[in-house]
Amino acid sequence: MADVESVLDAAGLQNPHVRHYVRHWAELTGADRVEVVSAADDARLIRESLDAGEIQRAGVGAYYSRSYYKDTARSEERTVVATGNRADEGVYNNWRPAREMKPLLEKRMRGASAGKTMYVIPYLMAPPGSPLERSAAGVELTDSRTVVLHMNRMTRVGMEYVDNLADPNSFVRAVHVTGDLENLGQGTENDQRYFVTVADERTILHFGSSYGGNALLGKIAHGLRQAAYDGWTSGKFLAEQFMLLGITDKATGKRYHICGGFPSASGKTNLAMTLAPDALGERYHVSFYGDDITWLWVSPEDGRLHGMNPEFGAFGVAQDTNEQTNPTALEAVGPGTQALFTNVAYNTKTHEVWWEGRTEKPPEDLDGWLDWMGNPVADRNPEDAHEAWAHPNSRFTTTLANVPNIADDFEDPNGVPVDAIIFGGRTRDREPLIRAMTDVTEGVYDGLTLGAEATFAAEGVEGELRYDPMSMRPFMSYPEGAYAAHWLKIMGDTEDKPIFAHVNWFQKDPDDGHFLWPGFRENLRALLWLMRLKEGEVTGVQTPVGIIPTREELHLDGVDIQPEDLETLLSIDAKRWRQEMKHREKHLTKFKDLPDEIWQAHRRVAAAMDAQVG
Ligand code: OXD
Ligand code: MN
Repeated sequence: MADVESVLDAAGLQNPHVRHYVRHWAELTGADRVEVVSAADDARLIRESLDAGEIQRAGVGAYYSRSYYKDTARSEERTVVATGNRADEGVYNNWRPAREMKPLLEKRMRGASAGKTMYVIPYLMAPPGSPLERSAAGVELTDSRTVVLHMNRMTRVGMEYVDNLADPNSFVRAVHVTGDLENLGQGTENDQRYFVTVADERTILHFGSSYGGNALLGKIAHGLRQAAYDGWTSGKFLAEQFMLLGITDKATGKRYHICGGFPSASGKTNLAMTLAPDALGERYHVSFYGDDITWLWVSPEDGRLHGMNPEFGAFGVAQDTNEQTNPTALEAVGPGTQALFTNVAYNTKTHEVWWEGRTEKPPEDLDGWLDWMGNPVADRNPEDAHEAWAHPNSRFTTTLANVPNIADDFEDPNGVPVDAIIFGGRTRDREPLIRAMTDVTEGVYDGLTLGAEATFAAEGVEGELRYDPMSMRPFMSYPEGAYAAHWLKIMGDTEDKPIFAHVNWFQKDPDDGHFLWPGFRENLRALLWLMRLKEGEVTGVQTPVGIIPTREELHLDGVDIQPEDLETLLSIDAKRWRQEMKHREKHLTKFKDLPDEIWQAHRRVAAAMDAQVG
């Protein structure tokens, strides 16, 4: 292992704990070579990846890659949170004893990087100087160069982030070994993959995938699971799958910040990157901070809840991203952005990319087009003609700074004060356009009962929600009751508490199925109302599930909407809500040690709905 030592010496990596960790895993995985990388190496690594055929050019200054066809998404079943304490078992965290999981992973990883380079990626999931920096430093070891390219875009990468730590042993150890993708039995009974966060040892061991959420360990495994666990055990912060945006009122100069959670396929990235509607653009500017993760803590300076996006880039779902749904995302992956596309359709001749929903119809000239599996679209049998060109979970990866409306202070180590926390799941009825809660317990209760309609019939009963507390269901790392109590504690510690709200852009007419609300940029109008409510400029109407706007209070100039649709959007269907309350009861009963305050909030809402139905 003299070789590893000389590589670390040459790289100037001093931290003895990092050196020991690298040595240990280089030996165990049997990697042929070790290479320490930093953001400055990106251009060279891109060249090497192009030469090796791992990526292709997608126009000027953008790239395309394909993952193995059985390795295209996160696997929730194979994802585990392990600790030494059975009390850490929750409903959603898939808890297993650390003493069982660690040997299992070591066995799978042993010798599995033979013939490959092990890249050492020192990273920071925070802007430098952040009060949460101690929880943010990590070192990912990976045997995939494509993972390095993604990490360079998604997080801050460089040795300086681990060489000057106050406690040199405080970095997260994040080990990624791809494994032999063609022989892992993905999705079968004999599935070899394991994605484990050993949360009480701050060690992440992922084996058997080189795809996104399974392999970019700074993002979900560290940024959500590990950070949520650290935030809980330290009592200091929350790590949530939340977007974060700012709204500046140019007339008053005030800037508001809103963060919030949305289950997948509920439009979180589109909302995060939204622009003001044309009719309001003179007065309001919307700025982007983050589309996926927010860490929240109480600032000792002003006592307010502060929010920060720990990421450096966005790993967005490509499908349905277009000029109408998300023009800023399109700009952020344009020529020269160094964006990476994964599993979209690719034209080998023109180097263009395409995905379902990019344009209404796929390109007419099929010449050169490959689908996400790499098969020429022109060669398809007629019976396969309707098959998607891109994988539904195909992605773009780009740095935050490429987003044209990125906030000027997105790298402020102190984050930004949070005015509102919103939740929203795709629901076709019952949920009004927006309902606001000024009581934090009711807000936390609302987050815990967040859900979205099951996307496939097999996943749930029609009209019933798949609950996804705070949109953290796949990322929960400790028990839900403790999670609720931790939320209440952090909120209890804040001065000038954020207002909570539940939004829904997806109500449909039950007869003809049209969306009642125009959506997209117009969604900002609901958020502007929320800010006016917080400022005491409007009062809305109190209902059992929060305050909803009156028609007059929602500024609707320039919005094309039928009066009867607006009526439905701004009303509460107490009968449907009563059904929902029964489902909620069942959902909450699963959680051990749920704080009494949450149960009380639930019973208050249920009793008020009963009273309305009569
Ligand atoms: C996710 C992601 O899987 O952000 O939620 O990639
Ligand atoms: Mn996400």
